[in-house]
Amino acid sequence: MAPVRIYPSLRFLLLHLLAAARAVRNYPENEVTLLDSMSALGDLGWEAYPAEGWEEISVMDERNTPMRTYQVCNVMEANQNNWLRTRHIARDGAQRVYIEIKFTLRDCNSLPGVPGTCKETFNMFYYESNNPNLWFIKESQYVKIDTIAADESFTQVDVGDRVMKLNTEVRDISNLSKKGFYLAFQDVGACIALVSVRVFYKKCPLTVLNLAQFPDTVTGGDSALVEVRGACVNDSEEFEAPRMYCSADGGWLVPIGRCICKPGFEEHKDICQPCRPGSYKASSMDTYCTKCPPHSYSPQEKASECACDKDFYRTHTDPRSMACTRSPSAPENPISTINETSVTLEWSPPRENGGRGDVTYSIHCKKCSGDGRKCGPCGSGLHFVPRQFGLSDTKVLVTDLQPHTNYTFSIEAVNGVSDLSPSPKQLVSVNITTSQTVSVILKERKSKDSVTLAWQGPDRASGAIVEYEVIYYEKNQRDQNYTVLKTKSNMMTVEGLKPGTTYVFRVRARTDGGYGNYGGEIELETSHEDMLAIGDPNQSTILAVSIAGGIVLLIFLVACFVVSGRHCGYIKAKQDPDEEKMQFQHGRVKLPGSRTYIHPHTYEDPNQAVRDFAKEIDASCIRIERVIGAGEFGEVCSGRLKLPSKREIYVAIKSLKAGYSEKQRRDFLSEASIMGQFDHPNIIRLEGVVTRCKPVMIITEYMENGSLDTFLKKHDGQFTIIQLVGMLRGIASGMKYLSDMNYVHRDLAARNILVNSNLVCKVSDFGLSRVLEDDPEAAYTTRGGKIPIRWTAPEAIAYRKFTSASDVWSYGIVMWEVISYGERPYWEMSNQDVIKAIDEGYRLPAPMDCPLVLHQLMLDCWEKGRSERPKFGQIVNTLDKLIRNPSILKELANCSMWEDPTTPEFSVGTVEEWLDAIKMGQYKENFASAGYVTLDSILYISVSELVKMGVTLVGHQKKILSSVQGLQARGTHVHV
Ligand code: ACK
Repeated sequence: MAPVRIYPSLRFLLLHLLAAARAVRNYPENEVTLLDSMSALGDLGWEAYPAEGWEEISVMDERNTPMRTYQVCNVMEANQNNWLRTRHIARDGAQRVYIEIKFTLRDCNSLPGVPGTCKETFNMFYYESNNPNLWFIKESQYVKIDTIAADESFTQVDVGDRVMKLNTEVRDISNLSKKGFYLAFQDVGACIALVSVRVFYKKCPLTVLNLAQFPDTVTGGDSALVEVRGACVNDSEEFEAPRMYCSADGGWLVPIGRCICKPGFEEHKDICQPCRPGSYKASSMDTYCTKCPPHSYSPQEKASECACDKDFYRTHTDPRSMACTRSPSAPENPISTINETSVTLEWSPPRENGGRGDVTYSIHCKKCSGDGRKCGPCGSGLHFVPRQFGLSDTKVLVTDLQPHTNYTFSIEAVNGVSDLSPSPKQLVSVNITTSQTVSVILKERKSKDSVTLAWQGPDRASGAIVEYEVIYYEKNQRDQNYTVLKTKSNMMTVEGLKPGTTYVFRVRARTDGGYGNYGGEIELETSHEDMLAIGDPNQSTILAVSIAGGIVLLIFLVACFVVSGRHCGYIKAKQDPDEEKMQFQHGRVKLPGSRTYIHPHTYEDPNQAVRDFAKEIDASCIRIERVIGAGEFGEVCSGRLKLPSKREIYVAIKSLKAGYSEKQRRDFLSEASIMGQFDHPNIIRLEGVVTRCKPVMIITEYMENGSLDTFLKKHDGQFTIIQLVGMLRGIASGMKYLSDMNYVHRDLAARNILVNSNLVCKVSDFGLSRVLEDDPEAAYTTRGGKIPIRWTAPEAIAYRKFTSASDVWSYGIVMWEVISYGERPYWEMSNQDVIKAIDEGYRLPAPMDCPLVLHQLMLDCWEKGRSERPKFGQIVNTLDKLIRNPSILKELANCSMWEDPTTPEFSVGTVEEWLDAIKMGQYKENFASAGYVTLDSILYISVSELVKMGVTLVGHQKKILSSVQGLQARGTHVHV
């Protein structure tokens, strides 16, 4: 029986179906096609049997390419078993392959008159084989893949006046192991047109992830994942072994690990691209290239580090990201303080630290004998404390110097790259000459017209002592007459003196190496009567001057006083220990080690004082940059000073305004002649003066942070207590230096302290007229003087008794200003009220958060009796102790009253209530039995009274006294 024609015009139908099938032929990229019936060029070579079963029908497409389809439609007959078998399909390594078939299947109902044997399904089989040329496969050898029916997955195709459904079905076979397989389609009585058969397998396509490349990977059989190791892309390296899993459906899963770009490369999309010139990447762990740090460069791409610019270096431990650095400039402002055979060298850090924080200092030493003939290295005899090299502080003590020897100490600043720099060392040098001072006059015997002196020679003379020279003169008559006597012994009786007259004696030694320096002065008055004075504590002078003993007897190291006959005149002022002591010295420049301040007014020609103490600077060396303030005599500017063969430095420039009188010029310059005598890290440093052209100027070091009071107000609460104590220590040290030189400042206040960029505080404002004219705080007293009342000790206000002890009072006020960050002392109280309150015993309470010890120190400075106030040296020591042991600062003074007037102390009415309020109730009886029954009576209670009444614990004493102060404050607020 002839097979049923499925469609009226087969060619027409096929063209439509093939066009529809082709329309969906964009296969995903992860599918590798092993067979595609639609694109096969030649004969498909499929076997069909029996012959009347499957029939190949080919049509030509528009490009004359044959397109093959198979159809079968033996629906009219029962027992159909028609097979269509493909050729051998090589599996290409795939374990799992997919078969996609496109077909139409007519439903039996649509065919008129077909019997019940008509089917609407067909079967698909495969047979695995290594043999590609099998000509026969038994039916039983096939493995069934599935029965295929038309289902929901179809494409509608308009075929003339009808609509056909093009079905697509996909099945897979897995775990293939032979070279290939054959597919077979079994028809058992359906009407089918097999339009396309495509066999493919899936792969995970080549991909790059986390800079690792994963190759094309064939998926595994069943649903197994295939683990794949990635390979790092060019210029990258493994950070953690890159791996991924290729899933059965051709997707990559679970990326693990990654690669990272090597040094010199950075990640960009999926590649590592080179760093551009001017940038670098030091480590593969860095993500991106970065710009070369300052003072370095990379001329080519792919740089893993930047080379340092010329004269800049990097140590092997410096991170590559750090700017290149250079060796520091020389330390500055060296100061030497000689003490017989030891010297303290101090200096300021270099202006330029080379960009590093690891600057240390080394000391190099050279020495020459006194006559300058023999020079060489200092050898190992010297001791450097704390050490000679690698000093972190700007200070060293050198001991065991030889006397009468010239030493040159060169201080070198060193940092981490100093060794890498071939440039010469940047040194600052200090020359010193040790003395051969006859430092001890042991005793003397006096009579009406003679004096016997005995002394001890220098500890270490630079040679055998040849003789001693004794110089003496009548006190205050140095200029007129002096006598020089010589002796080989260390004792001498000087005769022919006037009775009842004071003489000044000094002794020096001569060795083979020349003269040493004079020892200390000793003043002796001959008696009116003949008498022996040894042992009389009032008359005799058994004076031991020894550093170890700590008693210094006015030792003048007058190095210029040479035996050539040139002489310096000097007159000693009356020696009331409390008086301002002034040592006058004419016609001499300041001498190293000179320890007494010389008042410019003692010069007949004040210009000479300026010449002696201040360096004349050529105005062309100064560049004025901006006005920073106004002084009494004119503007204060900042600018730069460049002296020949010196580094340029920042300076402050005070100028004298035009139209000044001669007196104003003198007063203006007096500040320079005073300041020029000082040389201390906490005293503002005079650089020099300009007097030869106008405007007349005073040039000082520049203090970046201006005056202390303004600075503190601006940085309220921003410093640690140790920083504040450090500032106070600096001020105290400067004041110790001034008081050691017998200079009384008279206007010590935070406004007259300047602060530099390192928070170093320096005492300033030394003009002669300043207290009278310059200070806006100065007020006229009843006695006519103009005095800064709040800062001034009562005796100085009352009867102008200005001494170092009155400076100590002012220092206490400065302490209070510092701790309270520039608060005005005594707030808005009037000057009159302040004077009255002080007189009544009132003292400023502790500022907020003030450590108890500091307030105690302030109170000590404000002792009414000036001799009870601490000396500046003691203040420095106390502050040093606190700095070394900051835990002492933890205990704060009780100042609650100032903060909260509602505290119990403000509402108490009786002594008992008050003691309860401050938790000192246990002393009620003690107070009562000592007669302290009203609050007024306790206002001025002292420690000794507390002790007497049995309050012996220091902590309790402090607590009671600080609360008493609060009560005083309340009282003074109310009454003053
Ligand atoms: O508080 P200041 O900024 O600091 O304003 C005053 C002003 O000039 C008038 O005296 C400032 N001043 C004075 N001497 C110096 C100096 N050596 N360095 C920096 N500023 C200074 C002072």
